[in-house]
Amino acid sequence: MLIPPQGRLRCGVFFRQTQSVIVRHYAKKGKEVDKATLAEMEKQYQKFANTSSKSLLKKHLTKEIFDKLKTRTTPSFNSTLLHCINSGMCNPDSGVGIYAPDAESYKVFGAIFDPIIEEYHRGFKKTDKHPESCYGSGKDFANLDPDNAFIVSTRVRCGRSVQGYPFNPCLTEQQYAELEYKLCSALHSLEGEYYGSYMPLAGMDKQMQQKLIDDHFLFKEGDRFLEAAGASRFWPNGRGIFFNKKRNFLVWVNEEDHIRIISMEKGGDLGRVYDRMIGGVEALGKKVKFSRDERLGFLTFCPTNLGTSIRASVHIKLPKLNENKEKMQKLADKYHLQVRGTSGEHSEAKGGVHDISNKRRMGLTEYEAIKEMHDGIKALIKAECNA
Ligand code: ADP
Ligand code: ILO
Repeated sequence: MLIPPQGRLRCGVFFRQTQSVIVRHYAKKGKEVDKATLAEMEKQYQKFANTSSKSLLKKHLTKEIFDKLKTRTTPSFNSTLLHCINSGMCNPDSGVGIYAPDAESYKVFGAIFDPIIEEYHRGFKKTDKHPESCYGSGKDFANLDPDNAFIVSTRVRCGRSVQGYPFNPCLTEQQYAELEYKLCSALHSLEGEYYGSYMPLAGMDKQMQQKLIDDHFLFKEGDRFLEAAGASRFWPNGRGIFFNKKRNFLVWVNEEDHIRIISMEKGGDLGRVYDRMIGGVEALGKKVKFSRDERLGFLTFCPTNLGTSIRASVHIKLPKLNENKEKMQKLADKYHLQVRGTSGEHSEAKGGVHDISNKRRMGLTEYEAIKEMHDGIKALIKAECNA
């Protein structure tokens, strides 16, 4: 299968890297897609259309929409429909299956992004506008599990892109380095409970890297969904992780998004974890300009993260509900929650520990997203107690 651009040159020439061959393609800015790319796209689409993929991409990418979008490119980066859908086509087991190679893609390929956004974020229509940020206060949320009976740990994260830089698939190696330098400098200037240090992924001892992944601090390596989306180029260069001293505030640099801001700790004190995240985002926002769109909210590479980009999760053990997966899923759906495995998305639940979080991030404020997760987790714990 054709892999999206592995690098772009300033003159508008971009190259694609297959397993071992580098094939050159010439695309004119804002013009129609060249014949070779179009033929490849058609071929892959035919194959994909015959799969039994359950992804949102499969559901919404009708032949009509495919034909409407297949010849378009984005004005600034010449991104094609193939760049958006390659991940979903290479990985039919995707839940969603689409990424925006650059921010313009959300408009140029709106005919496929809009229905997927609407379904994922539960009714955010193409005519809707994401509300202004409103964090509120974590003080409104009591500890979800004061007796430490169910919740192993709580985590709240958000994603940010930096103004002036495209998303992963369009970044040059030089831009990765530049972004890492900027972010590293900004992070090193944080004070108080956010004071800490940055560890680049390049040169990191493999054992230490694996330990950080196993301890749920660091992003995993070799994500096939991101790789097929063109987001793993120049890996591990430009990537890294920042920790505060207590290791309860972390920032991922240049993984899926330019920035992922994470607050996490053992137990169920959601309010405290959320307040720490708010403080961290606000402190970093004074040093770095985040990209925000009038309609879509904070801009991210994956459409599932647009809007607030907030994912508030607990690692939780619900032994009785675990025996009745259907009931757990029904309750999760009712409260707009998403159930993931212990090591994150596309992983299994080990030892009965699930990662349960708010699903939608658009069309509601940050405070409302946290409240949605809070109320849903409370309801799940209640159901467990009554089961
Ligand atoms: P995200 O998209 O929020 O980064 P992932 O599913 O990729 O989420 O998970 C990233 C890492 O965060 C994984 O190691 C996962 O186990 C960890 N994680 C998520 N929620 C929690 C939690 N509540 N407590 C501890 N670790 C968590
Ligand atoms: N492309 C993957 C992941 C979708 C949402 N998750 C993240 C990490 N963005 C899929 O479609 O399953």
